[in-house]
Amino acid sequence: MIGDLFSDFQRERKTEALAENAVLLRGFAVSEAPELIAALDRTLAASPLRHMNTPGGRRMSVAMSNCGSLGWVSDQSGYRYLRTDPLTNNPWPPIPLPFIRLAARAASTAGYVKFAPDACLINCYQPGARLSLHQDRNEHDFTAPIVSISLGLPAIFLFGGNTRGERPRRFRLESGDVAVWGGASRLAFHGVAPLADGDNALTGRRRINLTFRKAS
Ligand code: MD3
Ligand code: FE
Repeated sequence: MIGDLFSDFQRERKTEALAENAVLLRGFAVSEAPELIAALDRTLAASPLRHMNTPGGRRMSVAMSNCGSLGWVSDQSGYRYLRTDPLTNNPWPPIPLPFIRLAARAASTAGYVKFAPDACLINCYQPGARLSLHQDRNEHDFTAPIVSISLGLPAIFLFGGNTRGERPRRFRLESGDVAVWGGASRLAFHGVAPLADGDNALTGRRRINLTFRKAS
């Protein structure tokens, strides 16, 4: 426990350029991580995690939920944003203030001064869960960046090019790492390799990823 805290404390914070208009802010959210997880638990009490189905009828291995005025969903009819959680028939819970503050601070660090996300997709990975290569193109405004926060177990993030054929580069994302994807990188193919087992002090055997988008 002390060891975990110490290694978090020791982790270097630095900005890495992953590609044109894609920056990785290593360790950016480490000190806020416990507060983010507490707010996440309250959010998931209102709109629980669930495994969605792809339009092709496959169950996704990543469990998902949303907060914000719009939430991303997938089912037999396709991928889209909805104002209502189909599981509860209520509006999605609001994006917690600590989430908004951190996402805006990360975006401005990367040069996007007025990032106002209206959607936050919550991804929960258990060992073996993965996300195959895809583009995020259900949003209306590709000029706004996407901000992502990784919490809990580390994962290998796959970052490809603007065509599916380009071989993806691999980056290890650790708890507290924040990435900002805009401009030319906004439509890059990307995915997550199957999660390796482990035990994280904050999340147990899970990895949480929060992605903030301007969907409308
Ligand atoms: C690069 N999530 O929810 S976050 C997704 O770790 C998603 O759960 C992954 O891909 C995860 O759609 C990756 C990093 C990320 C998110 C969106 C991007 C990278 C991106 C959109 C465009 C380019
Ligand atoms: Fe994505």
